[in-house]
Amino acid sequence: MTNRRNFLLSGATAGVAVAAASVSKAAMAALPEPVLQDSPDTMPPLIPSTGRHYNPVVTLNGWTLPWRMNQGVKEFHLVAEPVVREMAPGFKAHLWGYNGQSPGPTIEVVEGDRVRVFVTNKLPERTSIHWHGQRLPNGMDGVVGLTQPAIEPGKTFVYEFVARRPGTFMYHPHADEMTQMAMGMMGFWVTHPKAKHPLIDEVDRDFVFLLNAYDIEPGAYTPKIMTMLDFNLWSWNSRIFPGIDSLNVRRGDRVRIRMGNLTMTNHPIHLHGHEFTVTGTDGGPTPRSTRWWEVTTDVAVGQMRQIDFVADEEGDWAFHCHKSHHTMNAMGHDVPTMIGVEHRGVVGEINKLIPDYMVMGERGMGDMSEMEMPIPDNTARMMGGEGPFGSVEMGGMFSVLKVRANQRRGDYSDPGWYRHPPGTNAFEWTGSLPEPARFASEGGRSMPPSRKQSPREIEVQIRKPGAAGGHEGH
Ligand SMILES: [Cu+2]
Repeated sequence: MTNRRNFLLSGATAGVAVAAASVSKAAMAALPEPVLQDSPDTMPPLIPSTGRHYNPVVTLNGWTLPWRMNQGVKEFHLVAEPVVREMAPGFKAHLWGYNGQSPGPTIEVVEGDRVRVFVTNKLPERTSIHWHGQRLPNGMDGVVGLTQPAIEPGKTFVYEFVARRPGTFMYHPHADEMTQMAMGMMGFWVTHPKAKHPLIDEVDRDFVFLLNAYDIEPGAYTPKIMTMLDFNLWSWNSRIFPGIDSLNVRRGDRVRIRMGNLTMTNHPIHLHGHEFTVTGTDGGPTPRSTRWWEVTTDVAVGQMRQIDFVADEEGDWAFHCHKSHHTMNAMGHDVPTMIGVEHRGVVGEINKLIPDYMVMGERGMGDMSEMEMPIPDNTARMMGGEGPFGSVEMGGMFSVLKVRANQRRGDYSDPGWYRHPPGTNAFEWTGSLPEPARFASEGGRSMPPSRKQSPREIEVQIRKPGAAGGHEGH
């Protein structure tokens, strides 16, 4: 473990002996020691021990960067560097990130804080950091060539500004962006309000993560950086289900979840069992008159969304992107739909031509999650995740909100699977099945087809499971 957070925090209060009205370059001659993290686990909230107090966030499969106070300035040190990120147990990716992880650590400050961020470039190419959504002097905006020269490999730059606006932000390079974001360079930023804010309610749990995507060939370690849209790994904070930690809360908690989208497509994020309102974006808190209840909110490219709700229903509630191919891991895209195609009988013949051919997809793809087929080393299963009732048949952008009556305040540990009260689970019907009553359409001919159109009937063959050979034509 190279987690030196505690060391830095305790050392931070030692402070600087000489007080000065303004910070000179001499006063900041010594950089704060960079704090590194080598674990992809969700770290407990970093309770502020210096500076103004606030209610800290929890970064899903991530952590908050400690700081030091230097004559009233909050100093952070980010190191841009190649990292090995465990995206799921048994699957590691060679990414670029900050301070040992991708995404980089979350930065938490308070509205009105003067913030100084040292950025050291240990990448093989130039970089910069853009502070997405912040009000700041133009020269601190981090756009290479436009507002600053690039940070060359081996160099350190200093960014300094006052966190003027409370809210939900992110940071990422503005230099060779397509490569550097495809490699995982990004991080979260939260500016907490300095006092009670009329549009920012206090919450008991505050989770943050970034939506990101990678294109890594099965068996490979490094993302393909020229991919524009056809990514094959859809991740939250560079983790894919079942590698994404659950969000564990106490029943009755007021919960906030903040998400930022740095992929190349939109993600409709869906929560089961509860309704929420969108209480903020990267543009700030939303006016109360604009809030309505939702169970899904779309997070478009380059957007951030902050949702609030009361977790008042006990259970294990799915929380995921509603694009169904975003809850799957790397797979071949060119698999034909084989549902209903009975080809078990001919697989021997096919094997003479294609030795590796296997029967798949005949009854849907759910079987794939339990199939023990050989996959290359360092490859995440397409879908899986063992739940209390078998495989969850999910991958990618999927997690679980665990609501428990006996979860202690401030406890973020996994309470295990929900024990459903007797008689509250869906169950198998074992009685007799009546014939379904078919609805006879009485409409449909108000606009009959013109005679020019072919009168030829098109027939679709439907074969139902269990109804061997039974065809039903329409
Ligand atoms: Cu998605």
